[in-house]
Order: sequence, then C-alpha cells, then structure tokens
Amino acid sequence: MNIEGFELRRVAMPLVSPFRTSFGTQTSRDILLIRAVTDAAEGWGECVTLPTPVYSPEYTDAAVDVLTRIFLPALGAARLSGAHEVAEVLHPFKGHRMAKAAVEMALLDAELRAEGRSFARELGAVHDRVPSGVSVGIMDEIPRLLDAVGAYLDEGYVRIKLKIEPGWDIDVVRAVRERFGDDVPLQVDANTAYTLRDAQHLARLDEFGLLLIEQPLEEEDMLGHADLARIVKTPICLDETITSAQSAAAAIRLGATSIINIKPGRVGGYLEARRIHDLAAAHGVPVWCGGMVESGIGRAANVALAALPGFTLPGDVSASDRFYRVDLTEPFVITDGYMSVPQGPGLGVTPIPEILDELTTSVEWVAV
Ligand code: NPG
Repeated sequence: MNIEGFELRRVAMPLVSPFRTSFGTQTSRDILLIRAVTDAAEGWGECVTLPTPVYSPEYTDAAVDVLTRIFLPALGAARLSGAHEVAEVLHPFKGHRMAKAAVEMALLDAELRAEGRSFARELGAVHDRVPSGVSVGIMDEIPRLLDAVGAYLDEGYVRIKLKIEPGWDIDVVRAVRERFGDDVPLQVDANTAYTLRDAQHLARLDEFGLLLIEQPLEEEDMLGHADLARIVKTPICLDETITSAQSAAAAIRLGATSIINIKPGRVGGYLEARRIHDLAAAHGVPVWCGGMVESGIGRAANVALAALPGFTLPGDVSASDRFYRVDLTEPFVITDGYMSVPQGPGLGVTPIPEILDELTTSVEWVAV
C-alpha cells in the first residue's frame, strides 16, 4: 500500500432539530473527513470527535493536530502492507482513538475498494439488512417528547432509546410506557449523568421493563457499575467506559456490563470493534452498534458492523433524515424498520461532490 497523502476536510452539517443529551445540545455537526489517497485507490474515513471534550477527552481540533503532526507522517513512513497494520504503527502513541479510527477507516476503505471487497464482507457480516433503533434527545417537556417518539414509531423504528439525566428520567419513561405500551423495545442512556448514590433512584426504572440502562455512571467508574448492577435489575450497558477489547474484557469479568454498546470511533477503529464483538460473543454478552451522529460515510461502516452475528440488539443506526435534511452520500433510509447493508466495494458509498463542496468549511492536504 503506497500512500500519497491525506486530505483533511471539515464539513458543517446542520441538524434537523437540536439534539440534547446530558452533556450538551448539538444543533449542527462539524465533521472531520479524511480522504486517503494511495496508488491503488482512494478511501474515506469519518472522525467522530465533537468540537469540545464533553463526551470523551478527544475533540476535533486536537484530532486534526495529532493526525497532521504525528499520525499521518508516521503512517506515511511506515510502508504499510495493509490497513490492518495502522493500529500497530500508531500503538506507541497513547489515546486519540477517534483520530486513529478515522485514518484506519480511510485506509481500509481504500484497500477494500482496490480489491473490490465490501466493509461488510471484510468485517464478517452475516445479514444484508439490520434493524434500526433511534435515539431521542432530552426535551423541554414530556408532551413534545411523546410526539417525537410517536413519529419515530410511525416511521418504523423498532427500538427507542431515551436520553436521560437527573430530573428527566422516571416520569419520562413512565409517560412513554403509558402512551405506547409495554411492548415497545425501550432503553435509556444517561451519558454518565448519575453517581452510585443514585442507585435506588435508578432501581425505580426496573418496573418499566427496559432493555438496558446505558452508561449511568462516570466513564472511569467500572467498579461503581459493577456495584450498581447488583442493585438494579435492568441490565447495565457500558458505552463511554469501553475503549478497547481490554477494557471490555475487564468490564465483563467484573460484572460491570451485561450488554455492550460498540462505537468504532470510541474504541480506535472497526477492527478493534470487531475484536470486542468476538470477545463479547465468546462470553455470551450481546452487543449493539452505537452512533455518533455520523454522516452517510460513517453510517455506511456502522451498518456493515451491525450486520455481524453478535449484534443481537437494534443499534443507533437510524436513517439519514433522523439528523440531516441533506446527507453527504445517497441518504440511508429505513424500510419496515430495517436498513440495507451496503454491498459495493469498500464503504459502498462516497460523498456526492456538489453536496460535499457546499458543506465544506476547510480543506487541508497532508503529503506524506
Ligand atoms: O444515532 O447517531 C446516532 C446518535 C445516537 O445518542 C446517540 N449518540 O451518547 O450514544 C451517545 C450519542 C452521542 C452522539 C455521543 C454524538 C457522542 C456524540
């Protein structure tokens, strides 16, 4: 694999409506794309960092810096035989997993396009469509939330995830159950908003038959989650805490998680994501694919990952129009609650040039 260089492109994509979580409100997504140019083909990667370090320690300007000054030159100098060597070359550099994931994704896409193989096939997908779940943000009042949930159910989403925080939890879940019944697959996501002192409060969610409670406590509080899992009957699912196959193994062993949300960016790439899938499967732990409000580029790879056999719960893989009026690629749509897995070479999708140009805020070429 002969790398000629990388294009770093920033794209500003307005959201169709504000998306509020316990860590803040997003009204638009500033996406960093990487286009890897090799002598055999080009490939795209999407970096899932946010503008500020509120979800993880990473943020987009830091990703641009570490990629430009350290990761891309290191990869250029490494004479890679394939994208599977990216993680090894970048291993001496600590952290920055989302930046690592983005460049690995771009090189993997280039390699697979050159060889005519799809992400789905490369990762080991066994389905050609995956069930679509949707994540519903925190709102000012319950009636508005109920309208939003109703609209998503009408669109066919097969599972609802409610964002929660102290003051927007028990009553909200109760209202959704009362309006839509006990059969709707429902789960909640706290994004670290609680502490172990809230254990009895969180146990009040048990009566609602939720699929899981996602990341109630701080990222580093693995023991707290293990303690909480002994108090609360609803399964605990870790997101932020799981940053590698190693932390996944520890969380499973400790009983801190009985279901895992796999986000490729958070764990350093799709290849590490597959390792976590394999590990979880070996322990009988179900996994599902998380989302980070990706454009069609990141979404394409997520859908491929979600088609692996251990992804037995619906993921946050929603249609393009859940977040964007205009997507960078052909829009992803859901049909009867399912999304088709792209089958073309590499990601199977590319940005539409006119849309990409219109939404681009900056472009930088890094020769290596
Ligand atoms: O469907 O892409 C999606 C969004 C799903 O809620 C979602 N993502 O905490 O899981 C999360 C949350 C998130 C979004 C986290 C953006 C970080 C960035």
